[in-house]
Amino acid sequence: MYISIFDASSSKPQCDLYCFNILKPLLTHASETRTRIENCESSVHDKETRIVNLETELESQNSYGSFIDQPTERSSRMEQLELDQWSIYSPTDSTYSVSCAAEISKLQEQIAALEAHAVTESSVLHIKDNWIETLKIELERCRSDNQPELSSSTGSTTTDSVSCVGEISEIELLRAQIAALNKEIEALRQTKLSFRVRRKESGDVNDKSIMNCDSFENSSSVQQIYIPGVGNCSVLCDSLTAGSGWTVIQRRFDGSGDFYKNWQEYSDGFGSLDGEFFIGLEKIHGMTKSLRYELMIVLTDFHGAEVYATYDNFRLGSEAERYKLKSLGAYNGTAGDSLVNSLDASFTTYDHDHDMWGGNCAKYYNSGWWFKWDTYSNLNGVYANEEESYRNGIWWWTWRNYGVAKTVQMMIRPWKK
Ligand SMILES: [Ca+2]
Repeated sequence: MYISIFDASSSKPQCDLYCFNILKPLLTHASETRTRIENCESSVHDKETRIVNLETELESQNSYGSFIDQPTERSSRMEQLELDQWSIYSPTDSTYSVSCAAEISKLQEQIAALEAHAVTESSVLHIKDNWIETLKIELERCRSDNQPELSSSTGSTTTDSVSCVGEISEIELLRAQIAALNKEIEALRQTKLSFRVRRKESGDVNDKSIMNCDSFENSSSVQQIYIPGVGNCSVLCDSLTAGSGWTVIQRRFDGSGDFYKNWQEYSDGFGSLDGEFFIGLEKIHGMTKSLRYELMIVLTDFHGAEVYATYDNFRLGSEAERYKLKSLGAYNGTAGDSLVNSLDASFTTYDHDHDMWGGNCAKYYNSGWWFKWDTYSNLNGVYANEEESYRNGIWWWTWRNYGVAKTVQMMIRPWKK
């Protein structure tokens, strides 16, 4: 019975019926009592009328002295009057009086019983209300947390709980699907890895995920990589000079290469990977545009001394940006920072003057470089076969000013924290 009361879809009509069933006996008794009270009032009115008549008659007899002369009759009438008066306030119908008192007592008992029942019902309702509130709280928590424990703790007695159980089932289904997809993804990864290994072993390197020498672990030889915007190309790797994974972008060591090249040659690259070479500005831009690279420059003199400079965020702009040196990052090393002066400089060759000087720095220093008004480094200058101070030579100002280097190597690899 009480469960149906908490059924949200039918609580109103059932509550009305419930209340009516409780109040109906009380209303019936109240109606009967009212009828009896009206009868009593009517009787009282009759008696009062009779008293008035008797008093009038008594006064009339006193006026005419008959009252004194007729003591017996007077006594009789007084007794009658007393009886009448008594009958007004204590009805002569003793059966009726007892019945009325019994009814009142019975009504009081029923009212007391109803009140006790109401108290009990109120207590039960209070408990049920608390339960409903608890259910609501759990449903809200269930919705927000998507936790499955509600279905086992509350059952499905309400629409909300049924809905929540449905949502939980859906979530479980989605989780299972995600787990299956993750397994599928992992299987595909394994397949891809296996495929890459087979391709490397067979000499097929047409793999766009290999974009630098970092994919070849400890290689110090020529490898095939894919450079975005350029395509597949051969590069020289170095894992001997300063750890593994470096891709060499410029190398000088014996003067066999000519570095006084024009714009297009610097854009495409020139030289030989087994000798001296410049990898090409377009390739450097393609590598550094989508991945953070560090740059390392290693210089040696004719006495075997070696210094180096590193920059942790090396990036070049596109040809449309004149291969601008857009970023260097933080410097570290032993050679001093002679490249910071070139930050934000465009590249200049003898046939493309992008420097800020009135003349052409590439012609003045006999190279191609990132010049502004001037420069503090000239690593593409003319190779000198002996130690000397030579403005057109390969020099690094913070190391030896114009003092030339015997060897120089520029190389990059993905930046690692
Ligand atoms: Ca200029």
